[in-house]
Amino acid sequence: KIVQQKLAEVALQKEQMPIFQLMEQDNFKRVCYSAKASISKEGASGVIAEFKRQSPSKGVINGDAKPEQVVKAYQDAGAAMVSVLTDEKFFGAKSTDFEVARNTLSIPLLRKEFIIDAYQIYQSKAMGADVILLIAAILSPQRCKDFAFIAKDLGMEVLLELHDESELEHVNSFVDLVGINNRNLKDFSVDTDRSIRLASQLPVNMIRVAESGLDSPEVVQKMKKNGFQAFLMGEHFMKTDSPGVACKQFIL
Ligand code: IGP
Repeated sequence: KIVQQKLAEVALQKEQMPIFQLMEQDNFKRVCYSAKASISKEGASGVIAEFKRQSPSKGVINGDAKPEQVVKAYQDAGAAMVSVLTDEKFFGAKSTDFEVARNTLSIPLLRKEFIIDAYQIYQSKAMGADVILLIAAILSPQRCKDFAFIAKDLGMEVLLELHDESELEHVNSFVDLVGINNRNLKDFSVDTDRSIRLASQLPVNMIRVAESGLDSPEVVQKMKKNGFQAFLMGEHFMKTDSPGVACKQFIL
């Protein structure tokens, strides 16, 4: 359903702004921040803090959150990277959320989007993304490799999201970070032990990102002990009145 929606959206966007025009945008020339560097830095928190207004599984989490305040608070709390949803239909993103975040932050920024067409990679660069998400569940291994190559060629980094063993073949040499989604895409249940087993099958030197459903320092600690270097968290922060304060609890 989401993929169908994206295909339609992208077809329209391509007409409104062809790739050559994306390439003329100021952000297209900016030098990206490295998520790999930010996450691997001595003493880094590994926290990837997400700006998320709503989700298909939870409904509205924080519909009126102010991105300029929230992402600044994430950065000040010591997040290694910020993730901002750009999907309007299913995740309730406002069209200006990402732009506001880019103009506010001086740390790596991940564009959280369902990428199904190469066009969206050029678009991400033009928007000022440092990192794009590729979701194995909606891409063939070949497309994953193609898309990762294009992103790297544009100077961005790639977070590849896996959710089960059948997707291990999507890992390729252009991927910088591998995220393992603790959330089952079908029933939305969260299973961190499953993620730990899957992570053990990845190439040793890969940066592992634990994604979704993380809601306590204890579970983050458990993931860290099991080889994860980064922790993507949204709802636990966004559902509070001060996401930055909630984020800070996860950072020494
Ligand atoms: C954050 P949570 O449970 O902390 O809000 O999860 C993030 O992992 C989740 O938003 C996510 C996501 C995705 C959203 C992971 N993969 C792919 C959209 C698309």
